[in-house]
Amino acid sequence: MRKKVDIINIKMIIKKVIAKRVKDSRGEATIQIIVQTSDGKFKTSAPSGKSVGKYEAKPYARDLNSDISIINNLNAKKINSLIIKKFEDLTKLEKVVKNKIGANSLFALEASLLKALACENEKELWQFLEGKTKKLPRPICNIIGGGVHSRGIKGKKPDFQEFLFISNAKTIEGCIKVNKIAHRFAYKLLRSQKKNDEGAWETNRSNEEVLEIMNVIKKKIKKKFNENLVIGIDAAASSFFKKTYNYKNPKRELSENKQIEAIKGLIKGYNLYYVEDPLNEDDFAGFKELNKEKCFIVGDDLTVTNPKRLKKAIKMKAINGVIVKPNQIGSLLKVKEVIALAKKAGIKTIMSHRSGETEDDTIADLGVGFGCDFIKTGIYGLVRESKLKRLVKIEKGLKR
Ligand code: 2PG
Ligand code: MG
Repeated sequence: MRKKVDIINIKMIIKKVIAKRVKDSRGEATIQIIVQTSDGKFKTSAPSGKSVGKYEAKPYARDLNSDISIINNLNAKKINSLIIKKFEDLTKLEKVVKNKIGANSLFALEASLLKALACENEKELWQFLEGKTKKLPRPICNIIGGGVHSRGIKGKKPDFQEFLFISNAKTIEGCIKVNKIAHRFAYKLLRSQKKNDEGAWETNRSNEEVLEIMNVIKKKIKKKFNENLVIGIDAAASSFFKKTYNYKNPKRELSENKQIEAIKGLIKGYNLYYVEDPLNEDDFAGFKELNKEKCFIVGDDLTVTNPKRLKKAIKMKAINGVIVKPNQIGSLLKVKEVIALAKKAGIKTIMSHRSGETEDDTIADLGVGFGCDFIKTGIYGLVRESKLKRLVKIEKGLKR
């Protein structure tokens, strides 16, 4: 019988790397990468965003087709000669593909390679990344939507992109149960038949009206099930900012200072626990002002999973929460760096899906393996639930 230590020392042999185009939840084309070894096939599909930060890395170097052909022409022998055994060895791979492929492709390639390595080491992906996780990331769930993720009803929609709930149930299963009830209550109160890109309910109501409804749902769930929920928003403010903040529902124009005051008012008025991208992606100073409030002030378009931008946010004390979207940067080495920087600065980390998703559940393993505090996945529909199902499996100690 081979000793365990021998198994770990065996060099993984890649037989093939295959890239192909698949469709995401919006019906748009994205990349899937399959790494084939003697242990099997390991695949990852990249998601895609709609409220894309202007500082995000490009998803493809030139376009999807050219990235696909570059990856299909990668020589398996060459990758094997790099001797990739541990997470940090991804540096060797990045030297080879640097500037040749975009962030979506790099993310899918590295994740598939890590899945293969994890299997080689008889581990699940999350265990291979760190494995010392005590607490799983708490799900953040999108209940009602507006902004660029929603088409609106008779031309009207809330200006903010996401109205979110976070449950403090003890288990992931418990959180999912409460979030599902909240999603159903929202349907009853809104009488909406339409769901948006992320499975959140569409409405013609204003931001404030939706927050009132969120409060009603929160109280109902407390009364009926004795479960606690806190309210969050993703304003995705860059999507309606052009020198001033241009609200449509109701129509009003706010200066940068007035927007800060308005957000402060909402935090206090609705006891908001979590506020993502309340200001445009260049306003570090404004974020700093808001970060004095008793609330999570979270950067997404502001920080774009980029160590440089996060360092600036830390230096300026601009945020106390940061969104981590692997395909905003591509490199999983950088993703790890961003999470480590945030942790060191006492900033909470939120692993996040994109509005265009596939059933790929890699972010669940990344969220657990890197020890994130929260995970934003949505609550309705197969592509959202696949990540939650994976979390439940991890919680129960089950294998993939
Ligand atoms: C966000 C995300 C996901 P998108 O803004 O946080 O909810 O949206 O993927 O469109 O950038
Ligand atoms: Mg966001």
